[in-house]
Amino acid sequence: MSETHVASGKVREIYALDDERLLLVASDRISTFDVVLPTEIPDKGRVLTGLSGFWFARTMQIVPNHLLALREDGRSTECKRLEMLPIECVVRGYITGSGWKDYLASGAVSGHRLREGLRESDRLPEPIFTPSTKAQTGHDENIARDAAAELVGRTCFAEVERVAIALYEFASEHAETRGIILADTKFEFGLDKDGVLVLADEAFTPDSSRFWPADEHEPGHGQPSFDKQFVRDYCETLGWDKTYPGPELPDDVVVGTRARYVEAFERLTGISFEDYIDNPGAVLR
Ligand code: Q0Z
Repeated sequence: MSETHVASGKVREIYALDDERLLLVASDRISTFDVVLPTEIPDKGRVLTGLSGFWFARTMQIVPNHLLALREDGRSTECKRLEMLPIECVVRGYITGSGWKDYLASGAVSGHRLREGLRESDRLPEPIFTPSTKAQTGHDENIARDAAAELVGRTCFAEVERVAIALYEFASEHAETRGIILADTKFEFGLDKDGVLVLADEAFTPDSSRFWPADEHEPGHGQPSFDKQFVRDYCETLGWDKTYPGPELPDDVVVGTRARYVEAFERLTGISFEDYIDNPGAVLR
């Protein structure tokens, strides 16, 4: 590729196409317990790119997004280059992860006081917006709504909160009818050159959201991840200390995990993954 490499994520790369456009490339790398494993999951990058494209096409009535085109490889997204907001925009419909930790410690998450007696993985009475900082290293930290409003401005904060909740309600209702709970999700927004708020990055992928199988939802403990549970279960059998380097995955774990990604894609989009490979544009219609 002649494009200039701009940034690396744990499992993705960004290249510059020109002054106005970026190329986001989703690899088949997988991370667990925050460590990227040496073994790839074939087609994982295509599944995530296809899911993002599907959701970008279906949420344009809620907010404009950065997507310009999906490339024929199914893993590369041409997108509009934006001025990114300095916060991660998290919406939670269920209490888990760092939200659960914050609730146990203080009874609140990002300034949302929640009723007493919630169990881990309980559904919340309504989705809550819990912005976090973009940590350069380590974990993003939930911040108070005031702190987030300070970072992006009051008016922008109010719009981001409204749009993020609307996006989550739209996608989580769709997903739940297809047997997948979107427990929470993380968005990134940017501003275009006219100052218009635009949804960027990835949308409702299993790397940016917690996907749970709805038929197994059982509050009182953490839930199995729809996509990564085989990998986590296998890693737990090893006595690995969850620091770099991670273990190689055996074939059956790779095959089972790939099948889970493909299943999530097909359940959520209603499109066969084969059709997507033949023609990535299928998710945009
Ligand atoms: C997204 C990220 C990745 C590493 C920057 N449309 C946009 N305009 C400007 N910047 C971005 C976007 Cl999407 C942007 N990230 C997150 C993605 C690898 C970091 F693929 N960083």
